[in-house]
Amino acid sequence: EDFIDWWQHTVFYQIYPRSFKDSNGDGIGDLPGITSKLQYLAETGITATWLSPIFQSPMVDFGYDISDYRQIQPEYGTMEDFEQLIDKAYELGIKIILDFVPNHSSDEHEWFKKSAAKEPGYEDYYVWVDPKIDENGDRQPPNNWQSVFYGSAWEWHEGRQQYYLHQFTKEQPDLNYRNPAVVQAMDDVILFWLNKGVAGFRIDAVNHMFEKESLEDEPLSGKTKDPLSYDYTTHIYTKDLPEVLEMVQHWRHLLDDFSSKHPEGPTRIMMTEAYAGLTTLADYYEDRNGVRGSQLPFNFHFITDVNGDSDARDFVYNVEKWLIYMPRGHAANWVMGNHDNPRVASRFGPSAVDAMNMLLMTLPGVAVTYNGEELGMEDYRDMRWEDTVDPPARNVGEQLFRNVSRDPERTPFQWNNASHAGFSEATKTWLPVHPNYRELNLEAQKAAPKSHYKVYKALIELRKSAIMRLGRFTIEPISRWVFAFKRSFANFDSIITVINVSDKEQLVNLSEFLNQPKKLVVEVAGVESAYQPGQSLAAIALSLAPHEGLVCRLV
Ligand code: TEU
Ligand code: CA
Repeated sequence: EDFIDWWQHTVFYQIYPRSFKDSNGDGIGDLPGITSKLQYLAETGITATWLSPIFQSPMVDFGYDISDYRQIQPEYGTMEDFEQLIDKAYELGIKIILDFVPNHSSDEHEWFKKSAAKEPGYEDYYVWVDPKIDENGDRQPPNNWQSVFYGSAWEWHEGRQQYYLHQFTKEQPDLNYRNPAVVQAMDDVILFWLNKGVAGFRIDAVNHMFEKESLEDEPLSGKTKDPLSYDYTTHIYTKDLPEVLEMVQHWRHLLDDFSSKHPEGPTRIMMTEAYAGLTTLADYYEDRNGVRGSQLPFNFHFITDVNGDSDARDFVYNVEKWLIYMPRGHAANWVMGNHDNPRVASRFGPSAVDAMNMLLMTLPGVAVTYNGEELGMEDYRDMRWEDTVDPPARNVGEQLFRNVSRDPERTPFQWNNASHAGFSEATKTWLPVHPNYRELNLEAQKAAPKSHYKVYKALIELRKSAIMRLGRFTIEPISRWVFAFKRSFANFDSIITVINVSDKEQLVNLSEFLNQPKKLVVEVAGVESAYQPGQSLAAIALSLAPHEGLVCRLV
């Protein structure tokens, strides 16, 4: 029917399983909980979801420390529960993407135990290095490399009498991808889950997979005086090495090969997580020799490069730069949030929720929504130290934890105004529910005549149109604080999105941008908007409330 494949224009809805829905009253979200809510996703119009890790794990980093890549974490359920989830999702037309965490395993993985014991075949599964001996004859780490989660990236292992590398917590030793046995073992993991019926993978921390073998000290960045901070050094020897791209291309080959052998299923895809420069990410799509890698190298610019102080130029620039650098013939993607970063309502202000969802959903290509953003859920910033569980937050201590904790954006999903927001029947949940759940919850937003959820749903509905899938795209700053973009296709009516990013009312004239004396009709308006869908607007003098966004049809 059209010329784009399923993943090129879908909304990927990220579920953080631990916080989505608890089915058995232990205070922890689980797979049967997710399965019971797939109907919610379907009625919202979601057709693809990626799950943060569900595999066996000691949960030091809440699933990003995996002790068996082929088992389901018992707290989350069984393999049968997973199979039921897949079946139900299939029935409802929802594709499932799993999180694949190749950079590191848990230190409780049997590979690590065998490697620590130098069991034949496993000696080089991880990155082991002899200590440096200082002038006093004391043992020191081999170099100054830093862990993302605070402190040295090296941990001494008594048994093996060597240091091992960990770019994240010390319970997350880095696997050694210079060892072909590791590459093979992880290919087998990928195939294992593909055979279970998943549509692909979100690949975690991919740009951390290789480090320079010469083990040189990294230059200092000059950004901070704290020698334990990740920002103390640059990461030129530990991040974005050229070998990463080869590995991404290798996995792409594996996925394409599987897709062609199993044409009854969808194209199997990967989305790669790397906070990296534009040119690096563009190469993930397709390198200078035309070799393809990741279908969707996550575009984090709405998280990292704009904030509540940004003006219209900043937004326009960030949209344009992605589209300019993305090699031709690929699908753009826009990530508005995830479990590692503050939520939209907390980054841009609660009044910006609808406008940011309009931006995300009407740009060309793929939209990535973190669970709860369809309701405008807020970070629970006042979370106490005693309730704090995130490893980097625990590592920096009680004085500084609020600067780095990811717990505030990971609180349970707010389903309704029952106890624990309908997330769980436990007495205590793994993270506290945000106290605003009595007003801010799905049930209330479904019942209200206008709500963030209803705006989100209207946007998903609009995305189904040919113009949203195929429309050409132009974007411009209209003033310092307002930008607009247009989707147009053949002789369909164009769709215009206008966004005021300031916290003041703005009056703009769109006639120059529209370049034709046509009429604007409101298609989607925000919760606080003075305009109604169906209403005609004067392009010459359009007034926008603080943080207001509007999606209009040009007729
Ligand atoms: O996050 C990766 C991550 O945080 C780094 O890739 C990033 O470079 C860092 O923020 C420095 O800028 C993923 C997961 O999303 C996260 O939840 C995990 O804790 C982490 O990997 C380790 O698996
Ligand atoms: Ca549970």
